[in-house]
Amino acid sequence: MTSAAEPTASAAPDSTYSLVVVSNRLPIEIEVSEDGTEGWRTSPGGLVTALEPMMRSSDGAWVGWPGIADRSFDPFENDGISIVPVRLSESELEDYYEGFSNDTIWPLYHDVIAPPRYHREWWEAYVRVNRRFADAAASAAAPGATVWVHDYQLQLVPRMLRDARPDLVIGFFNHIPFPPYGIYAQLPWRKQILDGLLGADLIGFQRLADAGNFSRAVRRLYGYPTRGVAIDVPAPEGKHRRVIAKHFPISIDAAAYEELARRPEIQERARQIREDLGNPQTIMLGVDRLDYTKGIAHRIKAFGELLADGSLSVEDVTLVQVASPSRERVGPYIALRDEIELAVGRLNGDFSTISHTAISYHHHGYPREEMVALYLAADVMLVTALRDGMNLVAKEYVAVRFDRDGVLVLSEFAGAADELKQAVLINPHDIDGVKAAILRAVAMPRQERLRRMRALRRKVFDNDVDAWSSSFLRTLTEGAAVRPGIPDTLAGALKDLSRADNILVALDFDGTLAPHVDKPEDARAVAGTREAVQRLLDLDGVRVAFVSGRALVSLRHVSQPQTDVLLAGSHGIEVQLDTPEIELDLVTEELEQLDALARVLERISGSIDGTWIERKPAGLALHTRLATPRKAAAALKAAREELGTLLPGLTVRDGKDVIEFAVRASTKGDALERLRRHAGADRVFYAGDDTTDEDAFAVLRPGDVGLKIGAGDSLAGYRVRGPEDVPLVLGLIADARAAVAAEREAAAGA
Ligand code: GDG
Repeated sequence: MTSAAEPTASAAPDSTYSLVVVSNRLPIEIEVSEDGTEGWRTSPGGLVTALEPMMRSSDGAWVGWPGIADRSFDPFENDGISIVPVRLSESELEDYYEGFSNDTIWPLYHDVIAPPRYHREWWEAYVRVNRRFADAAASAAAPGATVWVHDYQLQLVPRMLRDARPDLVIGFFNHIPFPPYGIYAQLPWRKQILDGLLGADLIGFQRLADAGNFSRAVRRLYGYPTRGVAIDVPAPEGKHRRVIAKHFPISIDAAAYEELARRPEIQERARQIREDLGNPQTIMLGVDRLDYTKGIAHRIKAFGELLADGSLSVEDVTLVQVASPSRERVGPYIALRDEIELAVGRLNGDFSTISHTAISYHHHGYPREEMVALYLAADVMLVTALRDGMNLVAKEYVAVRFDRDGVLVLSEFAGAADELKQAVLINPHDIDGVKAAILRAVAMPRQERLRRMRALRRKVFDNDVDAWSSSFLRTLTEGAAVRPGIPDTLAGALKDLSRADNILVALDFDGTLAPHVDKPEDARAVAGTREAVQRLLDLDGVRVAFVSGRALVSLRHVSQPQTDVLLAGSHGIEVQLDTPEIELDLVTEELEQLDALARVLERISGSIDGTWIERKPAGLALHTRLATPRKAAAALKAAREELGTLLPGLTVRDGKDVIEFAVRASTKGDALERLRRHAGADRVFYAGDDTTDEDAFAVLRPGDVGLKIGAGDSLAGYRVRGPEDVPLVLGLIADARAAVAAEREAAAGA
């Protein structure tokens, strides 16, 4: 426990941060001990664990409510993370949090399992509080910072932030489902909420279906064009801003759960729990916040019927139900507690014996260690949610079971069901189906249990919370953040470049002049490219080159270059520089290696669907774009391994869905150097989109300009979104060069 910061009136931080996380609750809360002193206690939720390392290394701040009403705190540092507390009054908690968040949005987004209540004063408080969070985030964020806003309590924050700080990169993650339009349309403020969310660059959801529901709602209510995960939102001056709405299934720190489970004292505790329950053959477990979305009543009903019809007996099976207290001042939660406890009491009254209790019911929160011991003790885990964004309990159970035993019964209405397909999947509304699933789980042979759990564990460990947060932040900062249009700084650099005596404009083809397509022979430059290239060719002291990984013949075929364009194919192994002929030379030994290489790759691509090979003068490329990710990975692995042994001296180059092996090493960097010499250029402009273009960016010199097309790490100094921007950039070079020529002519004439 760290000591409490002194309460003050202001909450503006002194410094600013490059990564700001915004959530309703802070990862720490204030705790008052018996002697009245206050301190901060970390609430070790999954989100903190996931973001902590990143927050520490990237100078991060966390904006949120500290869990106590009507108190202001200065920003302070806790365990390496800067904490920016947001003040909420008691009445705001009632209207914004308990009201609009938990009694309007929560039931609406969970398929109206409980009726949502719509109150205008709740909405007004929601707007007011969202504004306060947005203001706090805006003052904590450094110029160009990344801000990651979390969950349904703060859906207006992205728009408010964007309006205040257009320089920020803004992400939003919705932890709960996003409902189908037929349900969403009920919301009196449905347009305002969508607009609020669309202020983000990237909006993350748990399931593919949630992202789809969101995009459909945007189409229905705003009519903005959507394509796949992209939504084009109108921006000032007739421009568009691209927003990405995509699913990022959240997960847990699986290794940390397993580590706890392996501790001897926790295993001992698990044994103790079984003994205290009277050593039943089967322990079934439910762990939920006491919430009407979790289907606790459905689970109890199914269990009760199995006891009543004699399929199960309390001597053999006990159900442990942890129902942790939640939202205890919200109407439907008060009623739910009565309903559940009545059902538990009835069932225990009907079936428990002096030595065996049917349901061991606990309305408490437990320490994580105790939860892990319960998971270890449970033979069958029951997750019967009627609707759930993800359900982390299901993943925690799997992570803990390093013995690979235990059966997970999982509702198909929980997001986790999209990934955890080896669980026994159920429809919780179908009580007979739930009963059958419970009986199947109780009687499942050990071999089958182990097989299923092994597959489940692979899923949970491969996609842990670290993978989740890195993939969200990567998409946010690399993809969604590439702004449309031509950056002003690029225009300035091009003006400067155009003053040189001799300029080389070298352009990659696929992904730079032409969008990527499934069949390489179908690639064509976007409209306007040819005209822009011609304008450059018409200017004195300007040469244009196309540089490609393709064989030169293929490059010529797809790019249809004007005669004056210089060409470099196969990463520079072949060139055509102001001659009608292609230049290339390979020695006999290299030709033999080429044959051996072709035999290996032909065999691999012949046996794996969706892959094919492309012959190049000094090598071969294995393409995997049309294969499933698993098959693509298998093909790449086989190629690497076999050729690594057979032909260890080959040059290997990874691209987007392609791997290339060459008997002669050459890179686009070598190609660019050769072109620079041939053109006698003082300054070079190079544009490319692929990892192979990084070799060209690497040989650029001071005053040269590198332009990366699209997302991803790059050495290039400038970036545009896609090939459709490139003719505009070429046009700018031509304009600037023409202006310089006119200036020079005027000077010569004067
Ligand atoms: C929302 C979405 C989504 C519960 N009781 C105790 C306790 N817990 C822990 C569990 C688990 C967490 O609380 C609950 O997470 P869930 O995912 O199951 O559900 P929600 O609280 O509804 O969470 C949900 C999640 O956000 C993340 O995006 O998956 O769909 O509704 O970690 O272990 N932990 C301790 N004692 C308890 O008594 N220590």
